[in-house]
Amino acid sequence: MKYSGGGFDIVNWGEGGGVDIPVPGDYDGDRRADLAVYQPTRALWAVRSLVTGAISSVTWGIAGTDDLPVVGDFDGDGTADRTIYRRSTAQWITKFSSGRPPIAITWGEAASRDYPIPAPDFDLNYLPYY
Ligand SMILES: [Ca+2]
Ligand SMILES: [Ca+2]
Repeated sequence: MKYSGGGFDIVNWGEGGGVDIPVPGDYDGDRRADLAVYQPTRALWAVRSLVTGAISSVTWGIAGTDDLPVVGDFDGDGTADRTIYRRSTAQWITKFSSGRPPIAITWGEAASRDYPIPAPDFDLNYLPYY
């Protein structure tokens, strides 16, 4: 990664092979983005702090499905919340960093070609990330 303040680092994080989905965000609330990948085959969010090197992992989503990871601070506590966009139902299912009970909100068209921005669709096949 190339830092906005200058310099760069190379850090290996993820399984490689193009399966992991990068989901950077501030998961520990130190106001700095952390390296994070979502592994669809395990519904696993693997996070690594660039500051401390601390590693954590959380399962959120259903493994082996087309659940898509979305990151945002939806409860406003300054820490990233893990959210799954379930394409079959158009549900946004959020696990809050603050410990509030998870919520599921339908927003989008179920079983359609809707997908959450910024999920990229590089080859325009309506399968984001792939
Ligand atoms: Ca952080
Ligand atoms: Ca939050």
